[in-house]
Amino acid sequence: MRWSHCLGGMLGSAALAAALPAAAYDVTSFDPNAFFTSGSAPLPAEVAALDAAAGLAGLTIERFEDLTLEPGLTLEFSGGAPVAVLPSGSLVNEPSAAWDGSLSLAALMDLVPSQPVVVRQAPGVDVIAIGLSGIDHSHELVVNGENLGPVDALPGFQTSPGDNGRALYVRVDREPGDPPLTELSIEPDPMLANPNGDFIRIDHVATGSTATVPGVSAPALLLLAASLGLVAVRRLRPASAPGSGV
Ligand SMILES: [Ca+2]
Ligand SMILES: [Ca+2]
Repeated sequence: MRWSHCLGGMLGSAALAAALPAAAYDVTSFDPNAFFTSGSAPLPAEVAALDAAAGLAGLTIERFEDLTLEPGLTLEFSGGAPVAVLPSGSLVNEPSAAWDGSLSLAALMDLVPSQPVVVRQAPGVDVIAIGLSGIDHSHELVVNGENLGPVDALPGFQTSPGDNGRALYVRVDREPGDPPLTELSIEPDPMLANPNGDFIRIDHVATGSTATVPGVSAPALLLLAASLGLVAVRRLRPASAPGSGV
């Protein structure tokens, strides 16, 4: 199943759209219930099914089972400075939150002071994908500085009030001609009124090149999977690319 969405319409301003780079991102989201059959820790076969459906073969996957991040990857979260080695105590053992292994990263989202979760990859990649858990507010997905809207509006999102269960797996691809993806952030819900913020979990962050299947683009593979009912796809394109939106 495919959804179309006009990013220019979201921006609501031709002037603002013109000020932004002519980037088009494919955002693909995956319902965790398609892969994980219980709230228990992920089984290897369940993770393998996610990897296959999301086309993660050949990508570098940060599994958050130890404190050292994969080369080129840095994280900013809970109001801290960007790090390549996580502070001790950052990882939690919560079976229903993990997207692989047993551990995931705990982050506190808040507005005052602003505490986003920011994934950076230098010098940049074609794909950034992330497993999100424990999302209790409308936090926003921002890619290379472009706000693509609230995460909980993406197809397949699972609300997990009162716990930190798996909410959604999100994959973002750049289009040909776009600059490399260097930053994916989850920005705090602008309506967040909870003075205690929102604790979320992230896991299974995949980054890398899409040149793993010659002749067939990763987005095309994902759309094929979507046509088979395996995933829900939502593509976001700017208004400056008429006729290319689907
Ligand atoms: Ca993990
Ligand atoms: Ca939460």
